Amino acid sequence: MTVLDHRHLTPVPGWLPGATGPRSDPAPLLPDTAPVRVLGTPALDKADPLLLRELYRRLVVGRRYNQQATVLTKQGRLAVYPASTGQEACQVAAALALRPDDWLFPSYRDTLAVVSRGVDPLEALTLLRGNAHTGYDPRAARTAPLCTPLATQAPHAVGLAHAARLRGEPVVALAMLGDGGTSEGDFHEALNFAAVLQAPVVFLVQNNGYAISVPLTRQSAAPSLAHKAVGYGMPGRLVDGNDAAAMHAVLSEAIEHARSGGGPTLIEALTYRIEAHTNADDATRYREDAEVTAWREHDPILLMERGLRAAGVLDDQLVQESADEAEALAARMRAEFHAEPRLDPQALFAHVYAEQTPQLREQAAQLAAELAAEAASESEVHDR
Ligand SMILES: Cc1ncc(C[n+]2csc(CCOP(=O)(O)OP(=O)(O)O)c2C)c(N)n1
Ligand SMILES: [Mg+2]
Repeated sequence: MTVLDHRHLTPVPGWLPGATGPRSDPAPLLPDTAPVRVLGTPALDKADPLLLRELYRRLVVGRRYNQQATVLTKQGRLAVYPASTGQEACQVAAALALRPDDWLFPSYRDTLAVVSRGVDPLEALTLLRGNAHTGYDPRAARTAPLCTPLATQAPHAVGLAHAARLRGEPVVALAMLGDGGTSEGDFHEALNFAAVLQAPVVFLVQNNGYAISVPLTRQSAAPSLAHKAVGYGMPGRLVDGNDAAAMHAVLSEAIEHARSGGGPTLIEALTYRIEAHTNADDATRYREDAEVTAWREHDPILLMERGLRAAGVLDDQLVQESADEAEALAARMRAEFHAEPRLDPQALFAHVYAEQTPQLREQAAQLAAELAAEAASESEVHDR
């Protein structure tokens, strides 16, 4: 018996009736074979110098923010901090590429994007300080809460974007994910819905090489994460995630494409997590120092400084002003976090349901009685 293999099989275009079979040419959706760059290339001459300076300033302040938040975890002042040190170009470019009316859907590693979008830097850390509440008003900031369950923010972003489109509002949603997040079912569902609905949403995957201790090679066998876009019918883009100017250009293009009705884009940004996963992780157990050292040579601030100095866009005054602003922010973080937070235990019951259930009302009353009894016994001891 002869077994037919692919050498004997011939694709015959155009004869299948109905809606089955290929519907479009996948070639235009394919990502570039190498990551897109702007710094150190002729494209830099075309970039807006004011934008480049703003990106630089935000990178420097953002790096200091990451460093100070990490130190605060070591002092026990912040419960947990998944630092975006080394990934600041993705963070600040994401915030700057969005318009004020757009929506950002961040993961737990994207505090800096939230801050860069205009949320108060201390309020943005509320959740990571151990307070159950987000700390900022998502509606006012047009920024969803930092999302800990992987990729669940992606379908939320699609839903919001689709709803905005139905209402005729020119709003784009940007969902930020990690490389590990692309293995989640929610990622699949979000991309499929987004492409079928042509929702105005952009997916930014920060491929930092690891999902905690799992390297990308053990996470995905895709040629690149950007290639995943093609199977859903949306364009994939591959970009140097440490090149802030390239990040801003690629994100802006995808966001405006979505706004003008062009549908979703998946962007894979190649970057690296310089710190451990969080303060609860020891990265030396699964990666070599040499790898970290190599990535430090491709640091987003270093690249920006080199590129902008060469282009005559960066001067000593901006370097100094940015450094001063960064130190002032770090000082404010230390002062605020060294004071004990004053929390109201009754706040636990707020925002659980739009309308409180009888059970929650009962529990809230019970807690109020316990707190009152405790306060009374304390003042009794005090009076003696
Ligand atoms: C649904 C779900 N499963 C597992 C986890 C536990 N978890 C937290 S972070 C993480 C790794 C995620 O890696 P990646 O998406 O690459 O993001 P990164 O931390 O590198 O930014 C895992 C598995 C989780 N938060 N949510
Ligand atoms: Mg990762």
